[in-house]
Amino acid sequence: MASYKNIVVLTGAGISAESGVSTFRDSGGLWEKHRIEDVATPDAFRRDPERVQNFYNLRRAQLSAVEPHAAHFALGRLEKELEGRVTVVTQNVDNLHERGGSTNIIHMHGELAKVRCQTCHQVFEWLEDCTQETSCPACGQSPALRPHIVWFGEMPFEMDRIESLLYECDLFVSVGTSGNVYPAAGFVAAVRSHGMAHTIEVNLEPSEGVSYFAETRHGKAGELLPELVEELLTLRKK
Ligand code: BV8
Repeated sequence: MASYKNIVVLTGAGISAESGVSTFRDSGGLWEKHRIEDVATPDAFRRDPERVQNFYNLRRAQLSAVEPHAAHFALGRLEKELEGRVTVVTQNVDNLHERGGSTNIIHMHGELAKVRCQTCHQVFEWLEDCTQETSCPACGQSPALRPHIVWFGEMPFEMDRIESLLYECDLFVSVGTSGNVYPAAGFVAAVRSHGMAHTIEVNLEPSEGVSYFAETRHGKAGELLPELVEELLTLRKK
């Protein structure tokens, strides 16, 4: 393994599993209890806004009950100690990467701890419940506030910036994602297409995209990621 200067780490729900945050497609996952069409699409919000607000209120309330674990702290350490750039591109909407010490983070599917006004489009840090009665702190409208989350059928955030990061990186690591949801699931193929970067999958089990990765490490992120970070930082000293 060479020493890397430009690392992109894509994360999914599996990196937060050991913190006690439900994943989506594992047994007992969120999509076993709720249909995507009922809680995570613009149509669902138009049809039954209170049900969707409730789905996110429950998950937002869970944020104060969970803590970052070794995998989040390992990525915070990598960003701090590597001589080079480390960008975390996360599909997760929790704030565990921030609380694990990462600062260079792109939340491509939005953030649970934020709401957005559909009238004035302002985005607010938000940790309490949000309902149709909650009025916008800026323009006073209600109903107006929605979760600042990218639903199915909506364009993920910062795709241009992500695409250039994928093109420039010399190491792409995917952690805790099943590789089911696009465009994130297509990132490894994009990295492979320009052929420069090494690619590593760290996941409990082989993902849908496993065949695209040059290297795979299957097991718990809380164990495998600190080991990988130690290796990457040791390489730096050579
Ligand atoms: C878009 C916010 C276009 C909500 C989310 C047919 C074919 C291909 C694509 C499509 C299609 N039909 C529709 C599409 C597009 C669609 C899509 O990909 N659908 C899939 C389901 C087929 N994508 C979209 O709609 C995207 N937008 O395409 O826009 C567009 C173009 C122009 C103009 C406008 C629009 C938007 C996608 C974003 C949707 N929002 N989240 C919320 O969170 O409430 S996606 C949702 O899934 C979450 O964000 C989650 O992060 C994401 C991916 O899931 P994972 O993170 O991978 O989680 P999962 O449970 O699946 O897997 C966990 C993994 O961890 C497992 O592999 C497990 O083994 C592992 N694990 C568990 N424990 C551990 C572990 N690993 C390590 N250690 C452990 N301890």
